[in-house]
Amino acid sequence: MDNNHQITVTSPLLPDLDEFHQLLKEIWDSKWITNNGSFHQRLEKALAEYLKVPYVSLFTNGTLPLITALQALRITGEVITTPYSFVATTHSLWWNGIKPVFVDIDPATGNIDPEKIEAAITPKTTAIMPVHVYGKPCDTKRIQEIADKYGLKVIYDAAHAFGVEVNGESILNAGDMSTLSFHATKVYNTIEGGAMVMHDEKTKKRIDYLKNFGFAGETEVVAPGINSKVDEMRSAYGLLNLRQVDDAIEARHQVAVRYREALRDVDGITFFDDMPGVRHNYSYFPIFVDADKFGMTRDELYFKMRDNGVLGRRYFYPLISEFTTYRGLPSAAPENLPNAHRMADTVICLPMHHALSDADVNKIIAQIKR
Ligand code: T4K
Repeated sequence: MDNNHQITVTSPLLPDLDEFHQLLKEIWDSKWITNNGSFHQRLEKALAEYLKVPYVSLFTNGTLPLITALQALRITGEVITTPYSFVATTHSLWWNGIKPVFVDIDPATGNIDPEKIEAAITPKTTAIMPVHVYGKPCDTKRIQEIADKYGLKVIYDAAHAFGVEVNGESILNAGDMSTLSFHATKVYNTIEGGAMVMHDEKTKKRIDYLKNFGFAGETEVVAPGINSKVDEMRSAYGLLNLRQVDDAIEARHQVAVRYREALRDVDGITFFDDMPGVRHNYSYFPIFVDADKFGMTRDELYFKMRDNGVLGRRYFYPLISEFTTYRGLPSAAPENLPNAHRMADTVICLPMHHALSDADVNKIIAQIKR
């Protein structure tokens, strides 16, 4: 093995180049390259079928469907959310002039703790925006009970939850809407890309207007929409990637099995196990470092791994509530978010993707076991 070989946290799932070229030829011949073309329509249908959801609307990334969902549901005032996520989750609220209210996470899952939501509700609260962090399903039943009791909407940031199912049902059917990211670094990618999942045709139609500047016809604009249309090249790429995503998830699963076997008995290192009844997608493999027991801090291990060509990532450190835009909010106070701080301060996401070799996995494990 090349000693200079760097193992990155992820590596994109790429379609076969010859097959992609054939589809590009079709697109060239048709001269229809964007604006709800035939590959776009095919991909929306194929994704709805694969994901076991009624309707999918494609977006150019995973941030714009969050922003658009809030607009479509006319969310205002305050929204309850988690600080333990990628910053785009909270930014989507800010872009809509909504005040984020951070609630601490459950250390058993990394997801918002439903039992702490009610205490954060005020007369201005209109919605809850949880995240299925690392693709681990939130307690959607409990969250819905609270939402129903207080008349709140629920928008799931499901950027990590592609293909995740609980007892055979897609997690994406929970809440009022769910959003996905198809960024290059995700389990399933369309280079840049994303989607919104909704329950009915009426909502799908309205979302399709909103992602096309609000156009409901050639001369009619029904809302101040945005441009988040996906072109034909990325739709064709997405169709090809959909064919190989199950194999990619299985390859990731095998890496998770190896990591767990090797790390289960390492003092001071913990990780999540699979949840009963859940079809996981193995999008990330976070480990948590207890410095006292392990004999090294998280950052010491992180930088030692880096120096040796193993490029994990500290997703999600710092917490969103620590960034300048949000840290002045009362709910961002560290004493309000002890579990989230502990997780952010101890996490390293190990390299996790479909193309990791046995030698790569051995090298990563050796870095941790010393
Ligand atoms: N909500 C949640 C919960 C999210 O996690 C995200 C995005 C969003 C919403 C918003 O969705 P998008 O608008 O992004 O679709 C990455 C991604 O850019 C971001 O999509 C993702 N979450 C976030 C967790 O991670 P970086 O800055 O860490 O990626 P980067 O460029 O450092 O890449 C990581 C590694 O991946 C590289 O070291 C090597 C490999 N890589 C990356 C790219 C881009 C490749 O091998 N090839 C590539 O083309 O943000």
